[in-house]
Amino acid sequence: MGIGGRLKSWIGDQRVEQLRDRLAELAEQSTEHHLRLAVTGLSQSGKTVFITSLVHHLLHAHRSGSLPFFDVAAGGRIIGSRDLSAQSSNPFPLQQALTGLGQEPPHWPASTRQLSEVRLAIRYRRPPGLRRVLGESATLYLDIIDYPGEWLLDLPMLELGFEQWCENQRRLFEREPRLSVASSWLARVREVDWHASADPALLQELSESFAKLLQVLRSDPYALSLLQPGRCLLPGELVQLFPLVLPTWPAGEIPDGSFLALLKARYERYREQVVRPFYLQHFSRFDRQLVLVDCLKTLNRGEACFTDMQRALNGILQSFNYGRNGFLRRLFKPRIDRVLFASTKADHVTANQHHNLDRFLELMIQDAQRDMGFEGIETRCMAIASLRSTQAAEAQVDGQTLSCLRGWRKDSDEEVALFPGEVPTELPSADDWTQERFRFIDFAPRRLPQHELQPSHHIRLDQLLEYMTGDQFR
Ligand SMILES: Nc1nc2c(ncn2[C@@H]2O[C@H](COP(=O)(O)OP(=O)(O)OP(=O)(O)O)[C@@H](O)[C@H]2O)c(=O)[nH]1
Ligand SMILES: [Mg+2]
Repeated sequence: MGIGGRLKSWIGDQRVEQLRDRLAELAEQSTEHHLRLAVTGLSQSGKTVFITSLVHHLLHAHRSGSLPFFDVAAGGRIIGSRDLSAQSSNPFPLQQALTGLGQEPPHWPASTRQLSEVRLAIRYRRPPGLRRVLGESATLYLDIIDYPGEWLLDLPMLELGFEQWCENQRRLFEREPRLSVASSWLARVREVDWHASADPALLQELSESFAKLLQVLRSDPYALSLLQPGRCLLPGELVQLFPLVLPTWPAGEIPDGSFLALLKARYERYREQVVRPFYLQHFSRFDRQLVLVDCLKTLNRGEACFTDMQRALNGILQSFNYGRNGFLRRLFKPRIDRVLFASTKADHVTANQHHNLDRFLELMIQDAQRDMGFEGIETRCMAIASLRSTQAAEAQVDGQTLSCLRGWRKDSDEEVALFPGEVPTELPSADDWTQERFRFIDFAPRRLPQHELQPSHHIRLDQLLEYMTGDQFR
């Protein structure tokens, strides 16, 4: 062979080798892949119960049959799953939650106070057609974080300067019930000369009374959601910050050392040092999003509660904004391709109302859903119960058979059988809201066994999994 021939064969060998390396790399990549699932939901929307139940069912999916509409599990293709959360510096307290739900009587997990992480490794057999090309089995790593719902409330602040934030708050505090509940605090704020030299004691007093005010607005009968700064609602958080809710913004330059300068600096510090790192670390890189919403709470509490939750959710979702203007989009390449809105606690209503619950959720998040659709993101609404705590029953009333529910009340632990009522498919009229037509009660959990999980332990958790992850098990 001449020099030319040898050179050709050497280049050929190099190519084959490169190709072989590339194939090995591809095979390696295709046997392990990751899915980051963002679980977003306001406080008490059901995040912790959802994560606990999801992980528990997945860890048993290779032998329990509890997820009949989750194809990879129903088809017997899950080889096994492992909880790798212990590798994190903040592992999700799965065992603690399961112990609480598994004991007699069972109890719900406490409200979350800090961030924690779940990592699950799910090994599965590929579908028959792909085995020959890609190999027999592969592993999907599923990452989820849990955190206090209050932290989510601050997300919209990332886009706002102090003055804009105060203006938004002013508009909120113009309306009832905030206007009346906050009247004396508002009067105090209006007495202060905000250009005068700052008095830290007065700022502390106003911050503390504002935090108390937020607690009142969050509690019954108001049950409002859009309460910022969200961390002011958490016990032990020393956030000395409040909005300047003034009829007109103080004119002129802001003097150094003034009340206004100090408060503005605090706001910016809070936004940059507390809120931004949380979002950048945990919400800037995820693949799919699940938005949990407690719709029934708003039906119980009335129109102000509904509108406020709707505003809070839309504000939060706009910040993620999957579209052109979202600030996360400007900072990071977007990856989210699918969002599921789930109306939680569907076991609080009878099965024939689940469809209505889907529709009611659509009413609540219609603006966000429309924007996402415009950006080409696939969305869906689904009523779910992470842990079904009621049983279907029937009652005869005036010769008619009514669908009822049986369960234990959360507040008194007393067993009840009741007809919880219908979920409207349109926004209730002013009369319906005020006549207390809706009274869905909260239930104590039904015991969740450590093993032998069944489909009756949840509502549609398997359909949710199929929608969020089904296409990943290839
Ligand atoms: N019946 C029923 N109740 C549920 C279910 N999921 C959650 N709940 C109720 O909702 C409450 C709050 O659930 P969590 O999962 O703690 O809510 P969270 O979103 O983690 O709340 P924070 O940690 O405060 O942000 C529970 O204490 C239960 O009363 C469910 O599937 N069925
Ligand atoms: Mg929680």
